Amino acid sequence: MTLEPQLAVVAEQTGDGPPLVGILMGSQSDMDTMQSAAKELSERGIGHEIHVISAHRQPDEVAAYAREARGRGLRVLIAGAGLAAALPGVVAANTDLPVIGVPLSSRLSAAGGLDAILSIIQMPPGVPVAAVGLDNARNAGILAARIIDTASPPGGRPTAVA
Ligand code: RP5
Repeated sequence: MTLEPQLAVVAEQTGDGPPLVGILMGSQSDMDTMQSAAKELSERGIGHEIHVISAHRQPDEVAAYAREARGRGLRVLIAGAGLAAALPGVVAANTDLPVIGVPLSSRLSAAGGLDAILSIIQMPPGVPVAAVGLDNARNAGILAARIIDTASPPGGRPTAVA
């Protein structure tokens, strides 16, 4: 499946080289909150890309993105969603890259966002999603940077696979 015509690439920013982190979110309404993750990566010179893509509204595109992510050179995926926040879990079901979930609050949240928190953290054994706090996309960006740095050989970050 060809990705580019079907995905809304909202922004693509690169610090050093091609994107190593994919930042996904379920709705354009999540963008303001999720930009905090991009800011942390930009400050560290870590290339990243941002897509608005919904597990419920575009399930085939989400699966294709996740399955092709490693081959495109991505190293960590951040996925933010609110309500029945399926996006991080669906992404994790389709890749073996580390996935960081960001539970988001929205105007329709139940229990102040607890709906999204539980949707993200209650993954079944064998399909892990790392979760940060409610609306805390900044921590997702920091964690993604630490994962990449931990996986680096001495002297620098891994370069993306062409
Ligand atoms: C979720 O539903 C999105 O991640 C968003 O947080 C929430 C509301 O989406 P919109 O109705 O604003 O598109 O899927």
